Amino acid sequence: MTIFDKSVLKLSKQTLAKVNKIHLALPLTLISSLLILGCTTDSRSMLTSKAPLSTAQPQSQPQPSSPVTYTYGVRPFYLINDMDEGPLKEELQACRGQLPSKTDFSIAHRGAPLQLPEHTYDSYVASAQMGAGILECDVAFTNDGELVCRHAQNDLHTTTNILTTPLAKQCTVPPVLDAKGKLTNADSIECRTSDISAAQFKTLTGKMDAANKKATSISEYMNATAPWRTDLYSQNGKVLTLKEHIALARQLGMKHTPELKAPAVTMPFNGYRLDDYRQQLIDNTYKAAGVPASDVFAQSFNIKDLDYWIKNEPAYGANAVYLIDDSNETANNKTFDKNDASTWKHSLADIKAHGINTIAPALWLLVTTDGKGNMQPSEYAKQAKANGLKIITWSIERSGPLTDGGDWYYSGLGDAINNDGDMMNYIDVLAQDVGVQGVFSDWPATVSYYANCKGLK
Ligand SMILES: [Ca+2]
Ligand SMILES: [Ca+2]
Repeated sequence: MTIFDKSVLKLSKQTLAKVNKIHLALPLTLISSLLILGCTTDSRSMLTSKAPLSTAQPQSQPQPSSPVTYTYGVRPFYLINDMDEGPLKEELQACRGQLPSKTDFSIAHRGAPLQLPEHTYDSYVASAQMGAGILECDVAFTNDGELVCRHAQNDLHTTTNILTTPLAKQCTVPPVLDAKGKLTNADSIECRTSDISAAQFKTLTGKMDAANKKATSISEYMNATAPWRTDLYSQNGKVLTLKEHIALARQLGMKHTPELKAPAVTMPFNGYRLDDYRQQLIDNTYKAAGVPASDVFAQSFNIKDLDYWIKNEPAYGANAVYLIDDSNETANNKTFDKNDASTWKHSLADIKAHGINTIAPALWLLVTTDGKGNMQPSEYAKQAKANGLKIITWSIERSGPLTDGGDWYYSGLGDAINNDGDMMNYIDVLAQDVGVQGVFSDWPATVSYYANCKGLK
């Protein structure tokens, strides 16, 4: 057992002790709050253990099924209370006494980054505690060929503390200070995982993803978290390699959804080809760890990545997920319209013909309105279903307050969305009318609560 593993088990024991003490005496929501407080403070030992990479190898033995105690925290109850009156609100209210549990319908998007820094240990553990059954690692590579979890190959400057470390000078575009110490290139700083080694990556601390591109100092640049997020849980920020991520997901009893992120560098990179990268995602990670292909949902926005896995790793390819939005599926010289097939790059039948079984369009592609404030499946969703494609979607809880109709994730739904509680109606239309099989979210408790109330596994 590695240091890494022990820390997880320690967390689990302490959590269980807390549950046993208070379980009968306190209302459920209060229990949930206490658990959140109790659990997110306990990973400091992880940070101080400077274990070399070789000690963090995943184990091939079966792992405990669920070494976490589940909790919804307060947020689902806040959202339900904010819902417009109606049968769904009554139904969700009636589930307030349900015991929190894990569901594969709830997919952790980068962990729980609404409040805990994305792709960090604390964020992953929090997502498991909130009942997510599947955990994401966005995959990027270091300059010595290790796969690590970052949302993009070139986001170290906004998701970690790299600019405050000596590694800043290795960045593709390092920060530039003038003679008076004033930052002069805030809008162009760029730090890539491929600028550093895996060992160097492990010295970084994850932070909430944000940057002030007009800043004149490093601290101003870094201190830019949106007011509806928080820096409260950013003190530890342990970053993980993909191998460590796999070991942690197994310890937490979760399935796996890695996303192969497009390289920011020209490939081949020091002899490392795109096909090497595609193969490495499967080979010396999941296969080496003995994770069954049925528990791995590899994702990509690049349909050629899907083609590669379907051809070369059919067991993984059968489960692979094609990510879709207007950036990769708009026909030439058109503007993407979810209700007009002539604006789509591929028809849903074409996508299916690649051998793809599951697609993951962004939320808003799947839902439209009747013009009277009622949400219903879009033409895109209908055609996906008609072509026998399984659908999952992303990402709930990635937006700020919804009083102004929400952001990009709610595109075209302005007449149906005007308060935070409407998020539950959105999830309901996706689950019941579109028929999605899972929903990524930045705060899995919201989706887990809904799914468990409705009996979605
Ligand atoms: Ca992703
Ligand atoms: Ca409303």
